[in-house]
Amino acid sequence: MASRPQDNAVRLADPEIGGLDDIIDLDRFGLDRQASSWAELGRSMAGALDSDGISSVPGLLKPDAVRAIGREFDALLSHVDIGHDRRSAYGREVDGLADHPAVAATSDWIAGHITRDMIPAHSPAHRLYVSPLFKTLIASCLGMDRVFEYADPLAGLVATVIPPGGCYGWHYDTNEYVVTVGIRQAESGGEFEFHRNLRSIGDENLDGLAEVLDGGGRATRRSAMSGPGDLQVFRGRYSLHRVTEVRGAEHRLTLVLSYAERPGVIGPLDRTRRVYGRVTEAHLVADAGAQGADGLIL
Ligand SMILES: O=C(O)CCC(=O)C(=O)O
Repeated sequence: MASRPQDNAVRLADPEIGGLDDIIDLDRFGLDRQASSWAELGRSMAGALDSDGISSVPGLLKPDAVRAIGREFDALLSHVDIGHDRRSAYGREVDGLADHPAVAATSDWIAGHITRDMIPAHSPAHRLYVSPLFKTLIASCLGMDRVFEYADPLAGLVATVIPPGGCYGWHYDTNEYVVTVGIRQAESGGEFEFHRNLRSIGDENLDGLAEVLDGGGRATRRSAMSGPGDLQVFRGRYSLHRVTEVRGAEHRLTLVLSYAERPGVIGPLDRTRRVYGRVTEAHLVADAGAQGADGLIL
């Protein structure tokens, strides 16, 4: 495992400090320091999210802010473990369906993560994540009253790092929605592809999954390039998606911002270990609380 900067005190950005004027060209998007303008932009995204499963605001972040984040992430790349793995669309064993060919099928994952504890508190990425105005935009896009940051020291704010030759295999997310900002695209390849609402509540659609994993379903496959600074909100729990092989000399970098419906959310221990290759005390404590120290259900 690669070493990480040994500054274990996780420093979080302060949601009460500063505006986002240096990160976003507020005038260009009809934004000001009032929450109502951010809610309005979020509402304008909701229609596309509903009809297409994905909604974008191209160029939301200023080029200088994107370049600053890119430089911060480049400086961290030597601390990122690039995992080489084969994973199923569910990323784990599924009780009762383990023998189904579509559930058992795996595809390549060659990627790593910059986790929240590694991203400096002063980074535009971190300041955007904690901003009450930005949370208002996301909540409004999702039709919710409010969204909350994760309490998880690693997840919540991460960057996906896909090296040349790397990829993200077909998968569903465990979260209903994912919010991303493109930081650096691949020179070629590295395309984000998805099948909108391939599954839905009450219909796992394993036949549809099998077809895509066999290379079929191309007529319904869509591609969404997220250029530097583009904001995207995507319904990743229902829409099967992947990132195709990255080609060129540079790592593809995407900022992933996850929010929860309630405060205090910490990711499950096993998933954290599998995805990030490590856990923190917060995960161990949350897991012990979920199971009870004596192993009995609380
Ligand atoms: O890197 C990306 O563009 C998206 C990564 C992804 O598929 C995910 O976070 O679930």
